[in-house]
Amino acid sequence: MVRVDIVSGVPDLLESPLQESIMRRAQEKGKVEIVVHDLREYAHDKHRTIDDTPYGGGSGMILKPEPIFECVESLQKARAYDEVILLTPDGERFNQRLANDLSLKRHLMLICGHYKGVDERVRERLVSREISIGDYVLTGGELAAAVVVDAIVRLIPGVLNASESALSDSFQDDLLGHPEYTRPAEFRGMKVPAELLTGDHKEIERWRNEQRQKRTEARRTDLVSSQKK
Ligand code: 6GU
Repeated sequence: MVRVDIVSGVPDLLESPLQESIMRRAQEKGKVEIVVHDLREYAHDKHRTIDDTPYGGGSGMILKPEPIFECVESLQKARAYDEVILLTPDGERFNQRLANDLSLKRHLMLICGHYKGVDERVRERLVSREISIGDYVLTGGELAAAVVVDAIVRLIPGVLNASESALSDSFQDDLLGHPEYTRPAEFRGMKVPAELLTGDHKEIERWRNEQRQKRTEARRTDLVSSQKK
């Protein structure tokens, strides 16, 4: 059982990505517990303020330290966390290797950065690592947190069934996937490759590996060069 706590100023954004389909099933099966915490509940004033203007001037609002510290510290009183992760566009780039590593942990905390940024003292004192999901800017860390949690949860043993198995994923071995087909064998003049219709498992395996290699070379020279390491 993995427990993931997500600290967010906009918890509604996390609702449907984590409560449907495989994420819902994983929680129902007791493989993961995902708890979303509303930062505003840790604000003190009647307007439930969680952000403020930056010292030194400039545009955008910065998440205040006090609500985040109080929320994180109250969670840390209940259990020890393996990682306290800030989702931020200037973090380490998320990838399958990092998803694999995080899926082996027991207790994860994700803090969603929002607006223009987060008070630096949060990074200094509370955060063990910072993650970005790619080189583009989102309005906040919530969608990035949903991506990270989805990628982790599907790797937890027992979450996927055999037919969905994560072992055959693209990226699991730095190769993209092979083409897939389902019935009918011919559709609008387009035929399923003959190799897949032979019933010869060794031949099918050979064809798929060849296709994966070709597709990776054509689309992702960066992955091909990292294989040679
Ligand atoms: Cl983690 N947060 C935001 N705001 N933008 C992002 C991101 C995270 N990762 C990529 N872009």
